[in-house]
Amino acid sequence: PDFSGTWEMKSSENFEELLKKLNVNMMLRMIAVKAAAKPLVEIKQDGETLNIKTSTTVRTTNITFTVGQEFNEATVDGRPCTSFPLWETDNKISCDQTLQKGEGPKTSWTREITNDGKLILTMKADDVICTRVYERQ
Ligand code: RET
Ligand code: NA
Repeated sequence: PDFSGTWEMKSSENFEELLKKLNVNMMLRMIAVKAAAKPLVEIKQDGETLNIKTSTTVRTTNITFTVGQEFNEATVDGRPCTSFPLWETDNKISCDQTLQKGEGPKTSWTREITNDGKLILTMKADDVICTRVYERQ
């Protein structure tokens, strides 16, 4: 599938619940929820290698990984982790995260291109799943 493009978010569910599960305090949660309502996602893809830049007013992340190879990133609350992205289906990457130090909920994400050309991002912390749907700009 082709993940490349500039994406804008159309819907989001459970983002605040996700941060709650990750023990982000109320004040930081409020800031994060507000900022995360208007993210800009830019993806460049070269075969199995993806570069994903997610920009908000308070936090911008930029990751590059190859499906099937471990890489370092941060959980959504900013803790360094090792991630292992794999194809779950032809159109969906599933990525388990392992914290580099300390304890915390089990986190992971998935990114999928649907048949109608949308990008669906899910982020999980234990039993809480946040789902965010994007369309190309
Ligand atoms: C702060 C403070 C520390 C805790 C958190 C923050 C904000 C995080 C944001 C995340 C956005 C994530 C997106 C993910 C994928 O689309 C305020 C830096 C949680 C804004 C847009
Ligand atoms: Na997002």
